[in-house]
Amino acid sequence: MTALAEQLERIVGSNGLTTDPDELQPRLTEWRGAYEGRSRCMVRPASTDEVVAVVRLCAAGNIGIVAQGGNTGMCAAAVPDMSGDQVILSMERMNRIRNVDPANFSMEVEAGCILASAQDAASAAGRFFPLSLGAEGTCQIGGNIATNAGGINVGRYGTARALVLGLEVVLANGTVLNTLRALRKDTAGYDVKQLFIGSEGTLGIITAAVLRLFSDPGERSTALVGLGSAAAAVDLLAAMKDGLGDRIESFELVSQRVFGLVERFIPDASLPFDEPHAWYVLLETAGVPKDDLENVLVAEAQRGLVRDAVLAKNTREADALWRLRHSISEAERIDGKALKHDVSVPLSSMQEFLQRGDELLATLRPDLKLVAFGHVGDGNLHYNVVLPRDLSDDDWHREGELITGAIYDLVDELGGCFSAEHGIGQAKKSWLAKYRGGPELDLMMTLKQALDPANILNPGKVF
Ligand code: FAD
Ligand code: 2HG
Ligand code: ZN
Repeated sequence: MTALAEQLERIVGSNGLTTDPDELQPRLTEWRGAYEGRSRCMVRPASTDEVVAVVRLCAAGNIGIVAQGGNTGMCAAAVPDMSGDQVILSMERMNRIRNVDPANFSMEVEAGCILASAQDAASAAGRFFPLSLGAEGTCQIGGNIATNAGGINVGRYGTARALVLGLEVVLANGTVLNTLRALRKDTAGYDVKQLFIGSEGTLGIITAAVLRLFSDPGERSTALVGLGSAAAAVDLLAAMKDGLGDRIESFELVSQRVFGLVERFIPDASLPFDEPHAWYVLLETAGVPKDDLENVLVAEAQRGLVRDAVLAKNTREADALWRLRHSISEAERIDGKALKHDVSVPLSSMQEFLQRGDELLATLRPDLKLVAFGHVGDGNLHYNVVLPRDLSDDDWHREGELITGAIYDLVDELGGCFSAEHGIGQAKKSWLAKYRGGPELDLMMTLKQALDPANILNPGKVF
């Protein structure tokens, strides 16, 4: 064991330190397997005091610290670099629900708490924590906050940022910043907790959070709707918002090609339609009588917008529909390499983006395959592209860069963002410099310099 590992073990105990290469291996590889790093050890502190001691030790030795939650992130932000010198700091042992306060509609949890456990704790107290995404059985609250995660309920409840009332953060010098206040109104100076939301482990280690809870929104209705075009989804959303307002919880667009991958690679997955449709929307409402939702869908079918629809009759059927949606990334991963584009545009430009995107891909290379799905209700699409499988690695990267650049330029022209919900990590650093260069990036770097002057927190990520 190295001297550093011995010192770390003195802080976290033998249960809290891993140096075994086999145990480390899954922590070194990004979820898709597209990035790999090296590290000789991972610490798993069990308390904020232990995090403080680890950070102080690493700061004294100028050693990089890579905070890791569930390692489900999509842009290689949670894995170390190739130097082998960085320490992985896993939050998995700090997973307690510290308290649930139903009267204040809030709860305090440690950062290593799995998202699904936080949802369950809220629901056991008669409250609802709305952050929800496919990786919720693995990802952690700290990772959700550090990536400002989105997911399927953003239209109604906002991203992780909107759900955080307070944070406890260990800063790069080992100071504990405690803003664990369960308040909805607080104008005492700058709202410093906001800096850490979406900071991808580069400004501080989040150790706990006070989260905002909601009342149970009422009976859920889930429907899978078949459409003739992606543009029809935007029209359907507008029609549904007019009829049902903010009782629409989720509105997810998926192409036939994408569901085709799910049917091919995910055991027992099959669409509940006899005939395929070019596009689908999986939508969920809460507090809307099933008949009302059915009436809206029937009216839109009569108008020619909806081709077919299946309304889940019970929770089992609803879960089966959601399983199709939540299996997409896994099916895509099995299918093989894809260029991932996690983009957003204003909803009013979504149809133009979809149409010009199609034209662009056809011009760039007619044999590209679009794998598009996502949170269209939030203006956020996963506009992923598969290149021909017979390209060499060099050609794949060269052409990939051009295709990605062309898509991002279109997104930028339409007032959108090249990174809607997964962050920057290692994968999108050059694009951050391109699209956010100037005063915005300068200010980000000034903040990084002020909070972590020695650059020990997740070095090599974001910038
Ligand atoms: P990790 O991947 O471990 O880390 C992500 C970043 O956060 C890294 O920079 C890491 O250093 C930092 N970090 C982690 N914990 C801490 C901490 N305690 N303090 C400081 N920094 C920390 N994302 C969405 O937004 N919407 C989706 O719908 C969605 N669906 C997904 C579906 C699947 C199947 C998968 C695999 C991923 C999906 N993601 C989605 C991406 C991912 O799940 C989210 O980004 C999630 O929030 C990451 O959480 P994590 O705990 O896995 O973080
Ligand atoms: C989702 O919406 C995630 O399912 C993952 O954000 C997107 O795999 C992807 O490209
Ligand atoms: Zn997503």
